[in-house]
Amino acid sequence: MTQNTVAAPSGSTSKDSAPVLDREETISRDELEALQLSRLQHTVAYAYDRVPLYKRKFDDAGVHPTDLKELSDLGKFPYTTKEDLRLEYPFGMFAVPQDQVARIHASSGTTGRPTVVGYTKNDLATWATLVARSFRASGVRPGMKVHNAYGYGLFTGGLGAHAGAEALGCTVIPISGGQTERQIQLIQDFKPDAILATPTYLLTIADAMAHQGIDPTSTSLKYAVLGAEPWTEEMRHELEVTMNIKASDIYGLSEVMGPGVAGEAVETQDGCHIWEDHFRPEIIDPFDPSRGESSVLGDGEPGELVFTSLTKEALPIIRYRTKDLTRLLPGTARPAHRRMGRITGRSDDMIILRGVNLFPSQIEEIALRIPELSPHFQLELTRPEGKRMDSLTVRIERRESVSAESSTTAARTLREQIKIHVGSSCVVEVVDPGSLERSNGKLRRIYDLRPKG
Ligand code: DLL
Repeated sequence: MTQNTVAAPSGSTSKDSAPVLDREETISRDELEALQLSRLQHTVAYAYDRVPLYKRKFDDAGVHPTDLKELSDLGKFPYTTKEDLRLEYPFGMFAVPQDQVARIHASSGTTGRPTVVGYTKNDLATWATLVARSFRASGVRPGMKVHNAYGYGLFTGGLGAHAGAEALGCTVIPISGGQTERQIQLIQDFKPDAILATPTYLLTIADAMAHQGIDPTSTSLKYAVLGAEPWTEEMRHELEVTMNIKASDIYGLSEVMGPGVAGEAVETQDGCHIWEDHFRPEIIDPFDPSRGESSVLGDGEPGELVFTSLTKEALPIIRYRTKDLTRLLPGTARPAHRRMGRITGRSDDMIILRGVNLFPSQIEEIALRIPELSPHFQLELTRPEGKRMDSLTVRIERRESVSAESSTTAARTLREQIKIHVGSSCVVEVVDPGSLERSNGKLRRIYDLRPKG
């Protein structure tokens, strides 16, 4: 599908000049919705004709692509889940012959078969355009040096960010994740303007710098574009102050494309704009998704994010249930493109503790408001022997400057605040700085040691 991009050719704009936006970033909502409708009608027909799973699912649900007459008709179509992709492993979801698939990515598959996704040449071009658009919104400009610490490989983060930064006209440093000492060395020697990483990995880098006696505020870095895991406003503040940077959010998932499904504008820092010329978002009730159209919630209402691709060729995706919990908000910096609120968590990552729902991001938010405590924490769930009740232990490092003795009050405060704001009782253990595992990419926060079944 053609890109109507009016971005300046690389090298022709200086780092400080006003950005040239894609035409679709500035169109009106009406024009955008008209574009969505025609692309959506094409996509559902294309998926129905070319992917047996969609034909089967549409037929079973008694809907046909010709039923899609207006945008709200999308609610009549069945959802697609990660399980569908797993069942069609490896290439059953592909809508083009293999010789037209230019790239394959896959999820790590920690819980069963990996999910495999494919891209045609046009898909790769669209992806690069949208990542470039996201980076530009976050303050990155042509000519800047960009340190890419997202992992390269089957994970979409590394190569997706790489292609986007190149398309924007940046100089890319493809360091990938890990080898933190080397990362620090290259940040000092190459003097990048921007860094791309998960928020917890940037924290690892900042922490390691401080340990080496390097002031993390003294580097050349001015911008960070962070995503691939949930993070909070408190974490943004922590990273911005620790590293003297502007940190913006970037969202995406491999099943829908990879990074760059949505990106945040640095001047407003008010959530990611979903690039609605390529994806149609919906919010549904995650616990009652069976009610068809009526389960689609209104803008502003919290629920599960669902995406339909509008231009994808190799892997068209219809009403994909992301399991990410958020809400849709009106566009601001890019008025036609709605924003998504911060992801509170994934519906499958929700801890249910004695009837109370809890997400790691809630603990992050509360802990980072207590000055003695660091952002390094883990949650451990156990069922003590002979007890029927589950128990939550929050293990969190105190800050370097705080003594073990003076952290007892902080532990009590955290326990009380969790009780007040989340409603659960828990055990808080404040541990020594550096004693918890550091992130290399997506950080695992929850250790569920409860007996299975
Ligand atoms: O994490 C793609 C990506 C790479 C996004 C680099 C941003 C930057 P997956 O490995 O398929 O793809 O994981 C997708 O990660 O459903 C969310 O649960 C979570 N996630 C991604 N971005 C954010 C974000 C990449 N900004 C899953 N905030 C998604 C919160 C995020 N969660």
